[in-house]
This record gives sequence, structure tokens and C-alpha cells, in this order.
Amino acid sequence: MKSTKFDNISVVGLGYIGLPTAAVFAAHGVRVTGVDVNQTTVDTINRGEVHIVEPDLGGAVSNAVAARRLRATVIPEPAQAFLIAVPTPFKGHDHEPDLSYIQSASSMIAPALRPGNLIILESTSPVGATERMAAWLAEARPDLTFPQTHGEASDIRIAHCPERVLPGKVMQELITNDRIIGGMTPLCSSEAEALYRVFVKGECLLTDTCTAEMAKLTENSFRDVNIAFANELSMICDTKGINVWELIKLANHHPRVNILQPGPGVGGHCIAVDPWFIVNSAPDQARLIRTAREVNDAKPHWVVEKTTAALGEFLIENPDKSIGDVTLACYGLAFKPDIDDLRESPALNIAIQLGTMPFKSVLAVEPNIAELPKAAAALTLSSLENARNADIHVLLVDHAPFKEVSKPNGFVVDSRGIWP
Ligand code: SAJ
Repeated sequence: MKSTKFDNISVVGLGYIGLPTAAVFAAHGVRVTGVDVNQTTVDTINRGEVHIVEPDLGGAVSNAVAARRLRATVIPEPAQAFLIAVPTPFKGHDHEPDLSYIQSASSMIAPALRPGNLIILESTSPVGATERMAAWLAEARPDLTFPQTHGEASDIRIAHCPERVLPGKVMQELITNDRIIGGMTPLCSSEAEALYRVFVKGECLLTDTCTAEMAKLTENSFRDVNIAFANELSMICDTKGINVWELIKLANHHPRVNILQPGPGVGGHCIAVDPWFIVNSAPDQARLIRTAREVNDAKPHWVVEKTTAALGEFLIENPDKSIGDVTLACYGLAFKPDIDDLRESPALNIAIQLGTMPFKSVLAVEPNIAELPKAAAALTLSSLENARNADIHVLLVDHAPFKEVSKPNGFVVDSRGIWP
């Protein structure tokens, strides 16, 4: 392994991955310049504050800024290594990967590059994205040599090292998770390994760029397919009057069966996105991966239908009432339990859809937020206690406080199986 000593690096993109990574490097003695296109984000960080919620991140950033080891800027500066952690969403009907953020990060850092620099792409990327980034950089800096043309002798080293941390456990998993490092050459890989060794306690597994890219997509697709299996089971069991959670618990007693949990759909910005990169690149082969995406994307609609059916039953039992007399309570809006992250949340989407129906009121119980997003203006943020008087209850997220209370009276649609 090459023994480059990294004491000055740049992290481009100060979001859910880039900012924690920058703070952890700084905590391990590296001088970090964080780069972001958003001036407000840059100003917030330079005050030692954070713009995202993640356990232990606030303290890490304020310590790093106070120790003068982390500073944010909108214009990249020369550094020994550049880590790129920008979004890679999809676009269009075919879910085509949108590499425009990687492209603009490349053109931003190009002027700051110096011979000997290491560039690592951390963003979850379709196969081939790291090579495209290398091509964009080479085009912008014809005075430097790159691995695609000069191999081990190149001025610049490039690797892909996908982030794999779980939102809610980022500060912990950054240190303890194993890392897959795909260098454009073996030297690129070993330099990247030397950089991650600054703080990573897990294994560093070296490979090529395309395998590293595919490995990350594979991990999230594996989870998506397995959640889809659980979601499909829940819909099958519903037609047969079988409690799917009891069924899964029983089946999981088999030594080689480990079924995940059904829910209202798959949210977040990773698992619901990354499988499409595989489908888009191999549409004829990726039949199971595509179907899993479709099953999981259809689940929120199924929960809305179950709620409408519960309303029908309520009105049959209460013939003197109409929908305008009915109070509905939705429990949970976040994309998974015990976090405040509402991005791409099936629970939020279900609650918003129910909010368009002419109920007397639609209450939303979300203990992790102080105010509702604008898109949910038709809902009323409510305490758990108050919601228990509603006529129909829709459990969307298994937040800890919901697990502590008994099943409410009235009609219940429980998408998480916590109120048997
Ligand atoms: N979900 C279920 N049933 C389950 C497990 C999850 O319905 O049994 C739902 C959750 O409620 C949520 C969605 O799936 O809506 C995704 O949640 P998650 O906890 O499975 O994953 P994320 O999106 O928070 O993080 C994933 C992780 N990937 C894997 O576990 C393979 C994380 O390690 C990645 O770093 C992250 O994606 C990422 O950034 O790609």
C-alpha cells in the first residue's frame, strides 16, 4: 500500500454524506475544506452549525469548525484529495440517471487540481459514471495526465468508493462499515485506501470502478427486492385473512429464511432510486428488480384503498354520518421510524392523498417534526393523545412512541403491524 499522508483534503457536496464525512476526517486531524454550491449551507457550517438532522453530527461539525479543521466555501481550493458526494437522482420516464451534479462538481474542481491529486467519487452512481467523470476532468485539464490514458504513471488518481451508511447511524457506520474501493488502476485503489484508513475501522475491499459502482446498486436492489417480497406477501395475506406479521415471524424461524417487514412503501433517496440505475442499463435482464420497484411503488396506493374501505365500513356502521363528519388520524410521516426525514416518504404521500378527501379533519401525528411541510397544508399536526379520539386510524410509521400505546378504538389500518 502506498503511504501517502493526507493532511489536507476537500469534500465537494456538504449534504447527508459529504458533511458527516468532512467532520469525521476533521476529527481525525485532517484539514478539510468543504465545498457546496449553496451559500446558506456554507455560512451555516462556518458558524459551526448544521443544516441536516443526524445524531452526533452537530457536535462533530461545531468541534471541527472551532478547531479550525473544517471550513466551508463555494469555490474549490487546491487540496491533496477531493471527495465528491453530490446527488445522483434519475430523470425522465425511463428513470435515466442524472449525472449533471457529478459533471458540474467535476468542472468546479478542475481548476484546483494539481499533479499527485486523488479524486474519489462517493455518490451512488450507475456503472461507468466514474470513467465519465475522469473523461470530463481530462477534457477540462489537458495539461494533466489521467489514469484512462496514462495508467499508473498518471498525474491524477481516480477511484469510486460508494457511501453505504444508514441514515440515523451515519456517524457510527462511517467508521465501522467495510468500504468497497474501486480504483481506475491498482495505485488509485491503494491511495484511496490510505485516505480512508485515516478513520475507517472496517475492511477496505479493493476492486475496479465498475464493480464498485455495481456493488452499491446491488446492495440497495437486494434490499428493495426483499422488501417487495414482504409487501407482496402482505397484500396476498390480506385477501386470505392471514396476519402477515405472524406469518413472517413463523417463517423466519426457518434457519435459512429471513423475510423483511411489509410497510406502506419504500421511501428515502436511495433504495427507491438506485435499482432503477440497474434497470435502465439492462432493461431486458433486470425483470425482477423492475418488478420489485413497481410492487414497492404501488404499496402507498394500496394503503389509501384500504383506508377508503375502512371509511366505507365506518359509514355502514354509522348510517347517520357522512365523510364530512369523520376524523381520520395518520400516525407517522417520515420515511422510516424514529427520524425526521420526510424526503420521498410514502407515509407523507399517503397522508397528503388522504388530506385531499372531504373528511371533517385529517390529523397527522409526527413526533419528530415541529411543523408540517407546505405540501401537507390540508393536514393538522396533532398530538398522539388527541389523535386517539379519531374515528379512523392509519398507522404509517412504526415510531417508538406509537409502539408504546395500545391499539386505538375505532377503525384501524395498520401498515406496519404494531397494533395487532
Ligand atoms: N423498509 C421496509 N421494510 C423493511 C426495511 C425497510 O418497508 O423491512 C423501508 C423503510 O421504511 C424505508 C425504506 O425501506 O422507507 C428504506 O429504509 P432502509 O432503512 O432500508 O434504508 P435507507 O434508505 O435508510 O438506507 C439504505 C441502506 N442500504 C442498505 O441497507 C442496503 C444504507 O446502508 C445505504 O447507505 C443507503 O440506503 C444509501 O445511501 O444508499
